[in-house]
Amino acid sequence: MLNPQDPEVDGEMKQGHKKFTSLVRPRGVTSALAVATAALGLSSCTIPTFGAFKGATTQGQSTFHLFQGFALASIAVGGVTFLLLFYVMFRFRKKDESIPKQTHSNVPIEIMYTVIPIIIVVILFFFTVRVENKVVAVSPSPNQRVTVTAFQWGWKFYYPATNTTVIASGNTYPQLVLPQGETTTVTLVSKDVVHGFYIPAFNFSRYALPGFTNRFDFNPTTTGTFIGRCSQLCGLYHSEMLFSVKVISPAAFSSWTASQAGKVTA
Ligand SMILES: [Cu+2]
Repeated sequence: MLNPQDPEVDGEMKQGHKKFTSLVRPRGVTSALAVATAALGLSSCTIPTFGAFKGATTQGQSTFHLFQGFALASIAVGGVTFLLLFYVMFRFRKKDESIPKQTHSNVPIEIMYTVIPIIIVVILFFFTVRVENKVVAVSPSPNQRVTVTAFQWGWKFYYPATNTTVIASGNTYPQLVLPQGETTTVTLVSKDVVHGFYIPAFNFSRYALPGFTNRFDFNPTTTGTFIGRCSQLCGLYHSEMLFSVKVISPAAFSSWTASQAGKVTA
């Protein structure tokens, strides 16, 4: 191990070691952690989307912000790593034919590069659990309920309050209608094999499993029509398992449910 007190460690090495640790510890690492922590705590949309959907539900937006935090944290970690790499490459590059001072291990740096990643993982884990809890939370008293049944090869959306069924048939893809700004609890089941209920704009995907019921909430924030698809290869016509989600105002939703009461539509 490199001991700065060791008389065998020459002046230059001591200096180099000192410089190295002083560069790493206070500035690089602390600021990386600060950036990662701040990034994960941010909910502002001024940060780039990094190619992700912003989320058309409150749950999807939470996921989006978590993703942004992860992206920023990885940029910070990558940036610090490259800075250190280039520092070492230039500071300790071969200058002449002499063999450099041979040393073995550096306990402070080894502790640092073990502890800091653990801290980063703990921070990421903390924010992940917080967002996951939000995304999987199911309201005890939702405004609406809808049962989504996946089958080979289509979807059935059933609204128990009005006994309304929307089902895929022929070459029409079914449309899931949701009210904006209200909580809808989705009960997701499968009639046959494993399907994936995926709405990209909601940043949400969940297995539809035979013999198991999944429940989750959607709180749509924007009106519009969004595409949905099956995200699990479920058989020959898996690619035909398309659907759309139409988010409309609560008033429009009320009149839609009233007009569809008791009906079965495609
Ligand atoms: Cu499927």
